[in-house]
Amino acid sequence: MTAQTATTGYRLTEEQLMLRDAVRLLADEKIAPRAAEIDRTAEFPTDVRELLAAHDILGLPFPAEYGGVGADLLTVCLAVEAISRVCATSALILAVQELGALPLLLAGSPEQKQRWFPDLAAGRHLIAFALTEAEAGSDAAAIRTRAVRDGDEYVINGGKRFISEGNLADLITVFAVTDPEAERHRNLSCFVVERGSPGFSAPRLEHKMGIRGSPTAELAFDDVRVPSANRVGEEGDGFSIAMRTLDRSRPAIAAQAVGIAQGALDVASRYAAERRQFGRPIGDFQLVQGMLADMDAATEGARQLLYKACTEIEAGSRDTSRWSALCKLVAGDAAMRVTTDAVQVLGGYGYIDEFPVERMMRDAKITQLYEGTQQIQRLVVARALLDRD
Ligand code: COS
Repeated sequence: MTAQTATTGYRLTEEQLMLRDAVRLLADEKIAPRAAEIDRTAEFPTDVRELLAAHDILGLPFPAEYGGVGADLLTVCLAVEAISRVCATSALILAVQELGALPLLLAGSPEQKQRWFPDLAAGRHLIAFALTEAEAGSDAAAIRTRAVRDGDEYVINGGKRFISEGNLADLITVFAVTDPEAERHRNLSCFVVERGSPGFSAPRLEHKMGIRGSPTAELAFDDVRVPSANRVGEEGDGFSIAMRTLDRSRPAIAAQAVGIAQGALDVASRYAAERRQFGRPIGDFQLVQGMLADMDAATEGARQLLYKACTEIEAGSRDTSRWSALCKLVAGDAAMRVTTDAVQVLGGYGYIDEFPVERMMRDAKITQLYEGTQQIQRLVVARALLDRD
Protein backbone atom coordinates (compact mmCIF):
# COMPACT_ATOMS: atom_id res chain seq x y z
CA MET A 1 0.00 0.00 0.00
CA THR A 2 1.63 3.29 -1.04
CA ALA A 3 1.24 6.53 0.85
CA GLN A 4 -0.95 8.02 -1.84
CA THR A 5 -3.56 5.30 -1.48
CA ALA A 6 -6.06 6.41 1.12
CA THR A 7 -6.60 3.82 3.79
CA THR A 8 -8.78 5.54 6.34
CA GLY A 9 -12.50 5.60 5.74
CA TYR A 10 -14.81 8.01 7.48
CA ARG A 11 -18.36 8.24 8.59
CA LEU A 12 -19.67 11.13 10.65
CA THR A 13 -20.34 10.02 14.22
CA GLU A 14 -23.62 10.71 16.05
CA GLU A 15 -21.79 13.39 18.02
CA GLN A 16 -20.48 15.09 14.90
CA LEU A 17 -23.90 15.05 13.25
CA MET A 18 -25.49 16.53 16.34
CA LEU A 19 -22.89 19.26 16.57
CA ARG A 20 -23.19 20.07 12.86
CA ASP A 21 -26.97 20.36 13.10
CA ALA A 22 -26.84 22.44 16.28
CA VAL A 23 -24.33 24.88 14.78
CA ARG A 24 -26.36 25.05 11.58
CA LEU A 25 -29.50 25.94 13.54
CA LEU A 26 -27.66 28.56 15.56
CA ALA A 27 -26.18 30.02 12.38
CA ASP A 28 -29.57 30.15 10.63
CA GLU A 29 -31.34 31.72 13.59
CA LYS A 30 -28.77 34.07 15.01
CA ILE A 31 -26.01 34.73 12.48
CA ALA A 32 -27.77 34.73 9.09
CA PRO A 33 -29.91 37.78 9.99
CA ARG A 34 -26.70 39.70 10.82
CA ALA A 35 -24.59 38.68 7.81
CA ALA A 36 -25.52 41.46 5.37
CA GLU A 37 -25.04 44.14 8.00
CA ILE A 38 -21.66 42.74 9.09
CA ASP A 39 -20.57 42.91 5.46
CA ARG A 40 -21.98 46.42 4.89
CA THR A 41 -20.54 47.99 8.03
CA ALA A 42 -17.28 45.99 7.95
CA GLU A 43 -17.41 45.88 11.75
CA PHE A 44 -16.17 42.90 13.72
CA PRO A 45 -19.28 41.13 15.07
CA THR A 46 -18.65 41.13 18.80
CA ASP A 47 -22.12 39.69 19.34
CA VAL A 48 -21.29 36.68 17.17
CA ARG A 49 -18.01 36.19 19.01
CA GLU A 50 -19.97 36.11 22.29
CA LEU A 51 -22.53 33.75 20.80
CA LEU A 52 -19.82 31.33 19.64
CA ALA A 53 -18.11 31.54 23.04
CA ALA A 54 -21.38 30.98 24.92
CA HIS A 55 -22.07 27.83 22.88
CA ASP A 56 -18.53 26.46 23.41
CA ILE A 57 -17.85 26.69 19.70
CA LEU A 58 -14.64 28.65 20.24
CA GLY A 59 -13.57 25.92 22.65
CA LEU A 60 -13.75 23.18 20.01
CA PRO A 61 -10.04 23.12 19.07
CA PHE A 62 -8.75 23.09 22.66
CA PRO A 63 -8.06 19.96 24.74
CA ALA A 64 -10.62 19.14 27.43
CA GLU A 65 -7.95 19.23 30.15
CA TYR A 66 -7.57 22.99 29.53
CA GLY A 67 -11.28 23.72 29.47
CA GLY A 68 -11.82 23.07 25.77
CA VAL A 69 -14.07 20.62 23.97
CA GLY A 70 -11.21 18.55 22.56
CA ALA A 71 -12.85 18.19 19.16
CA ASP A 72 -11.01 16.56 16.29
CA LEU A 73 -10.16 18.41 13.08
CA LEU A 74 -13.22 17.16 11.21
CA THR A 75 -15.55 18.40 13.95
CA VAL A 76 -13.95 21.85 13.91
CA CYS A 77 -14.36 21.90 10.13
CA LEU A 78 -18.03 20.87 10.38
CA ALA A 79 -18.64 23.90 12.60
CA VAL A 80 -16.72 26.25 10.29
CA GLU A 81 -18.68 24.91 7.31
CA ALA A 82 -22.06 25.29 9.03
CA ILE A 83 -21.37 28.93 9.95
CA SER A 84 -19.84 29.80 6.56
CA ARG A 85 -23.08 28.72 4.85
CA VAL A 86 -24.59 31.95 6.13
CA CYS A 87 -21.63 34.19 7.03
CA ALA A 88 -18.00 33.60 6.09
CA THR A 89 -16.81 36.42 8.36
CA SER A 90 -18.41 34.84 11.42
CA ALA A 91 -16.89 31.43 10.66
CA LEU A 92 -13.49 33.04 10.56
CA ILE A 93 -13.72 33.83 14.28
CA LEU A 94 -13.46 30.09 14.95
CA ALA A 95 -10.97 29.42 12.15
CA VAL A 96 -8.61 32.19 13.34
CA GLN A 97 -8.89 31.02 16.95
CA GLU A 98 -7.71 27.61 15.79
CA LEU A 99 -5.00 29.02 13.50
CA GLY A 100 -3.56 31.31 16.17
CA ALA A 101 -3.52 28.52 18.76
CA LEU A 102 -2.08 25.80 16.53
CA PRO A 103 1.59 26.69 17.18
CA LEU A 104 0.84 26.22 20.90
CA LEU A 105 -1.21 23.07 20.32
CA LEU A 106 1.65 21.61 18.26
CA ALA A 107 4.72 22.88 20.10
CA GLY A 108 3.63 24.63 23.29
CA SER A 109 4.78 23.42 26.70
CA PRO A 110 2.25 22.17 29.29
CA GLU A 111 2.90 25.39 31.25
CA GLN A 112 2.11 27.55 28.23
CA LYS A 113 -1.06 25.60 27.53
CA GLN A 114 -2.12 25.88 31.15
CA ARG A 115 -1.43 29.60 31.09
CA TRP A 116 -3.30 30.53 27.92
CA PHE A 117 -5.74 27.81 26.83
CA PRO A 118 -8.45 28.17 29.49
CA ASP A 119 -9.18 31.78 28.47
CA LEU A 120 -8.94 30.95 24.78
CA ALA A 121 -11.17 27.89 25.10
CA ALA A 122 -13.78 29.94 26.94
CA GLY A 123 -13.65 32.62 24.25
CA ARG A 124 -12.62 35.25 26.82
CA HIS A 125 -9.45 35.77 24.81
CA LEU A 126 -8.81 35.70 21.07
CA ILE A 127 -5.54 34.63 19.46
CA ALA A 128 -4.16 35.55 16.03
CA PHE A 129 -1.36 34.17 13.86
CA ALA A 130 1.31 36.52 12.51
CA LEU A 131 3.55 34.98 9.87
CA THR A 132 3.06 37.14 6.77
CA GLU A 133 5.07 40.28 6.09
CA ALA A 134 5.00 42.81 3.27
CA GLU A 135 7.89 40.99 1.57
CA ALA A 136 7.19 37.49 2.94
CA GLY A 137 3.89 36.12 1.64
CA SER A 138 4.13 32.92 -0.40
CA ASP A 139 7.83 32.86 0.49
CA ALA A 140 7.21 32.47 4.21
CA ALA A 141 10.90 31.87 4.94
CA ALA A 142 11.74 35.42 3.80
CA ILE A 143 10.60 36.91 7.12
CA ARG A 144 12.66 39.89 8.35
CA THR A 145 11.11 40.62 11.74
CA ARG A 146 13.89 40.15 14.27
CA ALA A 147 13.86 38.80 17.81
CA VAL A 148 17.10 39.43 19.68
CA ARG A 149 17.77 37.69 22.94
CA ASP A 150 18.46 40.00 25.90
CA GLY A 151 18.89 38.09 29.15
CA ASP A 152 15.65 36.35 29.91
CA GLU A 153 13.78 38.27 27.25
CA TYR A 154 13.61 38.72 23.51
CA VAL A 155 13.32 42.12 21.88
CA ILE A 156 11.18 42.06 18.75
CA ASN A 157 11.41 44.61 15.94
CA GLY A 158 9.69 44.53 12.58
CA GLY A 159 6.27 44.43 11.02
CA LYS A 160 3.57 42.01 9.88
CA ARG A 161 0.86 42.39 7.26
CA PHE A 162 -2.52 40.83 6.48
CA ILE A 163 -3.00 39.56 10.02
CA SER A 164 -6.60 38.49 10.66
CA GLU A 165 -7.83 39.96 13.96
CA GLY A 166 -4.29 41.20 14.68
CA ASN A 167 -5.71 44.45 16.06
CA LEU A 168 -8.08 42.86 18.56
CA ALA A 169 -6.54 39.54 19.53
CA ASP A 170 -5.35 39.26 23.14
CA LEU A 171 -2.50 36.99 22.09
CA ILE A 172 -0.60 36.68 18.83
CA THR A 173 1.73 33.90 17.72
CA VAL A 174 4.50 35.82 15.97
CA PHE A 175 7.31 34.41 13.83
CA ALA A 176 10.65 36.21 13.86
CA VAL A 177 14.29 35.64 12.91
CA THR A 178 16.37 34.72 15.96
CA ASP A 179 19.56 33.68 14.19
CA PRO A 180 20.30 35.58 10.99
CA GLU A 181 23.44 33.45 10.47
CA ALA A 182 21.51 30.16 10.44
CA GLU A 183 20.34 28.53 7.22
CA ARG A 184 17.11 29.80 5.66
CA HIS A 185 14.67 27.40 7.30
CA ARG A 186 16.47 27.17 10.65
CA ASN A 187 16.57 30.86 11.57
CA LEU A 188 13.00 31.50 12.75
CA SER A 189 11.39 31.16 16.16
CA CYS A 190 7.80 31.52 17.33
CA PHE A 191 6.67 33.78 20.20
CA VAL A 192 3.44 34.60 21.93
CA VAL A 193 3.05 38.38 22.08
CA GLU A 194 0.44 39.68 24.47
CA ARG A 195 -1.72 42.64 23.51
CA GLY A 196 -0.76 45.74 25.38
CA SER A 197 2.95 44.92 25.29
CA PRO A 198 4.79 48.27 25.06
CA GLY A 199 5.97 48.91 21.49
CA PHE A 200 3.29 46.75 19.90
CA SER A 201 0.68 48.43 17.73
CA ALA A 202 -1.74 47.76 14.89
CA PRO A 203 -1.45 51.00 12.95
CA ARG A 204 -3.68 50.17 9.99
CA LEU A 205 -6.56 47.98 8.82
CA GLU A 206 -7.10 46.88 5.22
CA HIS A 207 -10.21 47.67 3.18
CA LYS A 208 -11.20 44.36 1.67
CA MET A 209 -13.36 42.89 -1.09
CA GLY A 210 -14.86 40.26 1.20
CA ILE A 211 -14.85 38.83 4.74
CA ARG A 212 -15.33 42.50 5.54
CA GLY A 213 -16.29 42.04 9.20
CA SER A 214 -13.03 40.25 9.95
CA PRO A 215 -10.39 42.90 10.56
CA THR A 216 -7.11 42.44 8.68
CA ALA A 217 -4.35 44.37 10.41
CA GLU A 218 -0.88 45.61 9.80
CA LEU A 219 1.22 45.10 12.94
CA ALA A 220 4.26 47.01 14.13
CA PHE A 221 6.82 45.78 16.68
CA ASP A 222 9.04 48.49 18.05
CA ASP A 223 11.36 47.06 20.72
CA VAL A 224 8.62 44.76 22.01
CA ARG A 225 9.99 42.81 24.98
CA VAL A 226 8.76 39.25 25.35
CA PRO A 227 9.85 36.90 28.17
CA SER A 228 11.65 33.80 26.96
CA ALA A 229 8.85 31.82 28.62
CA ASN A 230 6.72 33.03 25.68
CA ARG A 231 8.89 31.32 23.07
CA VAL A 232 7.01 28.40 21.54
CA GLY A 233 9.27 25.44 20.85
CA GLU A 234 13.02 25.74 20.49
CA GLU A 235 14.95 28.51 18.80
CA GLY A 236 15.11 27.73 15.10
CA ASP A 237 11.91 25.66 15.10
CA GLY A 238 9.78 28.54 13.79
CA PHE A 239 9.58 27.58 10.12
CA SER A 240 8.68 24.00 10.89
CA ILE A 241 6.02 25.12 13.41
CA ALA A 242 4.55 27.51 10.83
CA MET A 243 4.38 24.81 8.15
CA ARG A 244 2.87 22.24 10.49
CA THR A 245 0.35 24.84 11.61
CA LEU A 246 -0.70 25.51 8.02
CA ASP A 247 -1.00 21.79 7.36
CA ARG A 248 -3.66 21.63 10.04
CA SER A 249 -5.30 25.01 9.46
CA ARG A 250 -5.86 24.85 5.69
CA PRO A 251 -8.71 22.33 6.06
CA ALA A 252 -10.67 24.95 8.03
CA ILE A 253 -10.33 27.28 5.05
CA ALA A 254 -11.52 24.46 2.81
CA ALA A 255 -14.47 24.10 5.20
CA GLN A 256 -15.18 27.80 4.93
CA ALA A 257 -15.12 27.44 1.13
CA VAL A 258 -17.48 24.44 1.17
CA GLY A 259 -19.86 26.33 3.46
CA ILE A 260 -19.86 29.42 1.24
CA ALA A 261 -20.49 27.25 -1.84
CA GLN A 262 -23.37 25.43 -0.12
CA GLY A 263 -24.92 28.70 0.98
CA ALA A 264 -24.81 30.05 -2.58
CA LEU A 265 -26.20 26.80 -4.01
CA ASP A 266 -29.09 26.86 -1.53
CA VAL A 267 -30.02 30.42 -2.52
CA ALA A 268 -29.69 29.69 -6.24
CA SER A 269 -31.79 26.51 -6.04
CA ARG A 270 -34.59 28.26 -4.13
CA TYR A 271 -34.50 31.16 -6.53
CA ALA A 272 -34.64 28.89 -9.60
CA ALA A 273 -37.67 27.08 -8.19
CA GLU A 274 -39.54 30.35 -7.59
CA ARG A 275 -38.44 32.85 -10.20
CA ARG A 276 -40.72 32.71 -13.23
CA GLN A 277 -39.79 33.78 -16.74
CA PHE A 278 -41.42 32.77 -20.03
CA GLY A 279 -44.39 31.58 -17.95
CA ARG A 280 -42.58 29.00 -15.82
CA PRO A 281 -39.95 28.70 -13.09
CA ILE A 282 -36.47 29.18 -14.52
CA GLY A 283 -35.55 25.87 -12.85
CA ASP A 284 -37.61 24.19 -15.61
CA PHE A 285 -34.98 25.22 -18.13
CA GLN A 286 -32.25 22.70 -18.71
CA LEU A 287 -29.51 25.31 -19.01
CA VAL A 288 -30.31 26.39 -15.44
CA GLN A 289 -30.66 22.79 -14.28
CA GLY A 290 -27.21 22.04 -15.68
CA MET A 291 -25.70 24.90 -13.73
CA LEU A 292 -27.34 23.82 -10.48
CA ALA A 293 -26.21 20.22 -10.96
CA ASP A 294 -22.63 21.29 -11.67
CA MET A 295 -22.68 23.53 -8.59
CA ASP A 296 -23.88 20.64 -6.46
CA ALA A 297 -21.24 18.30 -7.92
CA ALA A 298 -18.45 20.79 -7.20
CA THR A 299 -19.65 21.47 -3.66
CA GLU A 300 -20.25 17.86 -2.69
CA GLY A 301 -16.98 16.75 -4.28
CA ALA A 302 -15.07 19.36 -2.28
CA ARG A 303 -16.91 18.41 0.91
CA GLN A 304 -16.11 14.71 0.60
CA LEU A 305 -12.46 15.46 -0.08
CA LEU A 306 -12.36 17.79 2.94
CA TYR A 307 -13.86 15.20 5.31
CA LYS A 308 -11.50 12.57 3.96
CA ALA A 309 -8.51 14.91 4.33
CA CYS A 310 -9.45 15.67 7.94
CA THR A 311 -9.67 11.98 8.71
CA GLU A 312 -6.29 11.25 7.14
CA ILE A 313 -4.62 14.18 8.91
CA GLU A 314 -6.14 13.22 12.27
CA ALA A 315 -4.90 9.65 11.75
CA GLY A 316 -1.37 11.03 11.43
CA SER A 317 -0.92 10.41 7.70
CA ARG A 318 2.60 11.02 6.45
CA ASP A 319 0.82 12.68 3.54
CA THR A 320 -0.68 15.40 5.76
CA SER A 321 0.68 18.32 3.70
CA ARG A 322 -0.76 16.84 0.52
CA TRP A 323 -4.24 16.17 1.98
CA SER A 324 -4.36 19.60 3.49
CA ALA A 325 -3.32 21.36 0.27
CA LEU A 326 -5.60 19.18 -1.89
CA CYS A 327 -8.72 19.99 0.07
CA LYS A 328 -8.09 23.74 0.15
CA LEU A 329 -7.24 23.76 -3.55
CA VAL A 330 -10.39 21.91 -4.59
CA ALA A 331 -12.73 23.65 -2.14
CA GLY A 332 -11.45 27.17 -2.82
CA ASP A 333 -11.87 26.74 -6.56
CA ALA A 334 -15.30 25.15 -6.06
CA ALA A 335 -16.44 28.07 -3.90
CA MET A 336 -15.33 30.62 -6.49
CA ARG A 337 -17.02 28.78 -9.35
CA VAL A 338 -20.23 27.96 -7.46
CA THR A 339 -20.72 31.48 -6.09
CA THR A 340 -20.04 33.01 -9.52
CA ASP A 341 -22.62 30.68 -11.04
CA ALA A 342 -25.09 31.48 -8.26
CA VAL A 343 -24.85 35.14 -9.26
CA GLN A 344 -25.48 34.04 -12.85
CA VAL A 345 -28.58 32.02 -11.91
CA LEU A 346 -30.02 35.05 -10.14
CA GLY A 347 -29.20 37.31 -13.08
CA GLY A 348 -29.51 41.02 -12.23
CA TYR A 349 -30.77 40.11 -8.76
CA GLY A 350 -27.51 38.26 -8.15
CA TYR A 351 -25.53 41.43 -8.70
CA ILE A 352 -27.25 43.52 -6.06
CA ASP A 353 -27.21 43.22 -2.30
CA GLU A 354 -30.89 42.31 -2.06
CA PHE A 355 -29.67 38.70 -2.25
CA PRO A 356 -26.58 37.30 -0.45
CA VAL A 357 -24.87 35.69 -3.44
CA GLU A 358 -22.81 38.73 -4.45
CA ARG A 359 -21.43 38.83 -0.90
CA MET A 360 -20.74 35.10 -1.05
CA MET A 361 -18.89 35.56 -4.35
CA ARG A 362 -16.71 38.29 -2.80
CA ASP A 363 -16.13 36.17 0.30
CA ALA A 364 -15.25 33.09 -1.77
CA LYS A 365 -12.29 34.80 -3.41
CA ILE A 366 -10.23 34.95 -0.23
CA THR A 367 -10.31 31.17 0.10
CA GLN A 368 -8.16 31.01 -3.05
CA LEU A 369 -5.66 33.43 -1.53
CA TYR A 370 -5.06 33.12 2.18
CA GLU A 371 -3.26 30.42 4.11
CA GLY A 372 -1.36 29.87 0.90
CA THR A 373 -2.54 30.77 -2.59
CA GLN A 374 -3.92 28.05 -4.84
CA GLN A 375 -0.57 28.14 -6.64
CA ILE A 376 1.20 27.30 -3.35
CA GLN A 377 -1.26 24.45 -2.73
CA ARG A 378 -0.40 23.00 -6.15
CA LEU A 379 3.28 23.32 -5.34
CA VAL A 380 2.81 21.48 -2.04
CA VAL A 381 0.86 18.68 -3.77
CA ALA A 382 3.39 18.38 -6.58
CA ARG A 383 6.31 18.24 -4.13
CA ALA A 384 4.57 15.46 -2.23
CA LEU A 385 4.17 13.49 -5.45
CA LEU A 386 7.74 14.05 -6.61
CA ASP A 387 9.29 13.31 -3.20
CA ARG A 388 7.75 9.86 -2.91
CA ASP A 389 10.15 7.00 -2.47
N1 COS B 1 5.82 20.27 7.83
C1 COS B 1 7.04 20.16 8.40
N2 COS B 1 8.17 20.60 7.80
C2 COS B 1 8.04 21.17 6.59
C3 COS B 1 6.81 21.31 5.94
C4 COS B 1 5.67 20.82 6.62
N3 COS B 1 4.46 20.93 6.05
N4 COS B 1 6.98 21.91 4.76
C5 COS B 1 8.30 22.14 4.63
N5 COS B 1 8.94 21.69 5.76
C6 COS B 1 10.37 21.68 6.00
C7 COS B 1 11.04 20.87 4.90
O1 COS B 1 11.08 19.51 5.23
C8 COS B 1 12.42 21.47 4.85
O2 COS B 1 13.19 20.90 5.88
P1 COS B 1 14.72 20.51 5.64
O3 COS B 1 15.42 21.81 5.46
O4 COS B 1 15.09 19.78 6.87
O5 COS B 1 14.75 19.67 4.39
C9 COS B 1 12.16 22.94 5.18
O6 COS B 1 10.92 22.98 5.87
C10 COS B 1 12.08 23.80 3.96
O7 COS B 1 11.06 23.31 3.12
P2 COS B 1 10.89 23.86 1.64
O8 COS B 1 12.21 23.81 0.92
O9 COS B 1 9.75 23.17 1.03
O10 COS B 1 10.57 25.41 1.93
P3 COS B 1 10.27 26.62 0.93
O11 COS B 1 10.96 27.81 1.45
O12 COS B 1 10.52 26.19 -0.49
O13 COS B 1 8.72 26.87 1.15
C11 COS B 1 6.34 26.54 0.87
C12 COS B 1 7.74 25.91 1.04
C13 COS B 1 6.24 27.33 -0.42
C14 COS B 1 5.39 25.37 0.86
C15 COS B 1 6.05 27.45 2.09
O14 COS B 1 6.85 28.61 2.04
C16 COS B 1 4.61 27.89 2.15
O15 COS B 1 3.76 27.14 2.62
N6 COS B 1 4.32 29.10 1.68
C17 COS B 1 2.99 29.66 1.80
C18 COS B 1 2.87 30.36 3.10
C19 COS B 1 1.46 30.65 3.42
O16 COS B 1 0.60 29.82 3.37
N7 COS B 1 1.23 31.90 3.78
C20 COS B 1 -0.07 32.30 4.18
C21 COS B 1 0.10 33.05 5.44
S1 COS B 1 -0.69 32.40 6.78
S2 COS B 1 -2.47 33.11 6.59
